[in-house]
Amino acid sequence: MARDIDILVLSDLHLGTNQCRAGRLYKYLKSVNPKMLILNGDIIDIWLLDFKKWPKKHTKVLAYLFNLMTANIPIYYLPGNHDDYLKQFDGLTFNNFKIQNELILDLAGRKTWFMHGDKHDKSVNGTKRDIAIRAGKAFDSFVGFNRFINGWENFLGVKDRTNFSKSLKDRTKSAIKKNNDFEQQYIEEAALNKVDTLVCGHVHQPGMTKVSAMQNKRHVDYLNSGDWTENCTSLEYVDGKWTLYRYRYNYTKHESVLKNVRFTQSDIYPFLEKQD
Ligand SMILES: [Mn+2]
Repeated sequence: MARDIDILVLSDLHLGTNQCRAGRLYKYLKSVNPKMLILNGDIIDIWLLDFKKWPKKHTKVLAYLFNLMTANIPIYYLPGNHDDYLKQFDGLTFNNFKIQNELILDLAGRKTWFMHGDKHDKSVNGTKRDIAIRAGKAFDSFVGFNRFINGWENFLGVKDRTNFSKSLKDRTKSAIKKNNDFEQQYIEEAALNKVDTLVCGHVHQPGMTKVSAMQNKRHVDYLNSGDWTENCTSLEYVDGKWTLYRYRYNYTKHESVLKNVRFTQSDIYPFLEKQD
């Protein structure tokens, strides 16, 4: 039985790349029944798109999303940097499907601002854009190689799966993390515009936290829906409350577990659990 959700926020699916965990995502999508869907950027990875290599599993996910369009629920597609091509279609509407670069909703009196979160990230914009695309392509082949090795490990019954790409990414991430002051820039912008809740994706670091703005000490709830490449997380809004879910797959039992992740207010990026 699918769970009813008032608003479902997903970001950073990176459909079309080796990094996307499409199988898990499909299972997750089938387990929920959203009344509104917000696709918060980097959904189809147009930067790395190669139709000749488009995986069948990813078509299943796309077909499911198209199916939701016919279910007549509002769907907002807010483009990110990997699908920045779609930013030029800001405002385009097909019935219940809208492309918007940003979205503001009033949720139980709380001004809630949704956007992907790449606009002040200098590492993916301007002159760095081309470098980011090239690095992304190299990383994606690397992930493909890693998954190939994991396939053999599964076949041979090896318990500890090698995760080259995760350790590589963690190293790059910690280097990048110090420069995540662009997130603080959004908080300042949010506070200036009397936003209560800011919802982003982009950094592939799911989290829920209260951040105070430097200029007017206004508190902003900062939520990040994470991604479906490593963390497999989603933000669900039900009865006026936000919850962050993580989808995990238990390899020993061969079953899926949907975990409600609890956060303390001081944890900005509380994901220290070992990845499967
Ligand atoms: Mn992004």
